[in-house]
Amino acid sequence: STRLKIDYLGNSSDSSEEDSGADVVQGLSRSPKTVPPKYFYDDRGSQLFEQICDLPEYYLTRTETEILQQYAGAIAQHTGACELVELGSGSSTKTRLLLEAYQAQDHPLCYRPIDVSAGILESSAQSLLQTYDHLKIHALVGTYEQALQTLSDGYLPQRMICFLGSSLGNLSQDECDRFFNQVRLALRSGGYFLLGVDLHKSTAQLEAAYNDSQGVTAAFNLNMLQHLNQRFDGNFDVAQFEHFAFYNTELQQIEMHLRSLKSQTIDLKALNLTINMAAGETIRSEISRKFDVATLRSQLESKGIDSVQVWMDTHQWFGLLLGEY
Ligand code: AVJ
Repeated sequence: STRLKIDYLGNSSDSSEEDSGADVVQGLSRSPKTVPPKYFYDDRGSQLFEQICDLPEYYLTRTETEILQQYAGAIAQHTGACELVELGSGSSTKTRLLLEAYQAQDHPLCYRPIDVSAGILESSAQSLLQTYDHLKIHALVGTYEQALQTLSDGYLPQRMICFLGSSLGNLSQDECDRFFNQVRLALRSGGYFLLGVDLHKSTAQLEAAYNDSQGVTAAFNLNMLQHLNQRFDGNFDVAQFEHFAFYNTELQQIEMHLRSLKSQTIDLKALNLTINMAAGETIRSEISRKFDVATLRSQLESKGIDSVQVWMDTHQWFGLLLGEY
């Protein structure tokens, strides 16, 4: 289709450092052990994440959707015609609310989804093209960093970079700082940044969201080991690990870990890596930081991004911030 173009950034011959698994070697070689959360998202992991979004305990997606349902029109009104760049686009379900709003205001629709999972990107792009007759899609398979550096000029006068679902929570304060710099560099003056973040709330509510009763989050977490096996010729025995998630009150972040049920040795042949794990030792697979709006606003402002408006749900569980560079 002439309305769809997909570029695969990871598959280029000059495969970047990032794609080589160097980050896995680094994370598993230090103490405590970590693996970057992007390794959740092989095709199976992306499917499991979609299931998480529908769980009764996982209020995030539902709440952000509510906010978008209410304010997508106001967002489109404010920005006028612009291309929508979405980092970590996944199924693009929430994006449809934005596309509807731009369409209702007769703006041309240009969508640039970015995701590490090719499967979900391809299928959601096809499905969007079927819904929106005039939509043009230029998708990038790759990481946020790769994509933000690659984004060529679009056809439309302005751009809005969308980072929804509180994916920002995966970044440490330092990574967040660097990320905001990259976002700003990918915007021209007058460009927009739409950021969805999970806000502070009770430990009980947070911990329930990451320890659902159906065990989908556990399966999602454990799937990372399978993905590492497949990608780097590894021999993690998934049955010898368990899901462990808790709220770290001091650091104001959910932490997800994979806990070793016994003393064991694991090889990742393609990385030339052997790791030893003690019984009870964990690999931290994710941090999911929780935010307050005031801090976020001032952080963005220090990067030259003004907060045009912040919308929240009635419980103030989730925030959606429209920034302008
Ligand atoms: C996609 C990173 C926002 O941190 O809540 C869901 C991922 N991890 N359940 C989150 C996730 C466990 C999610 N983010």
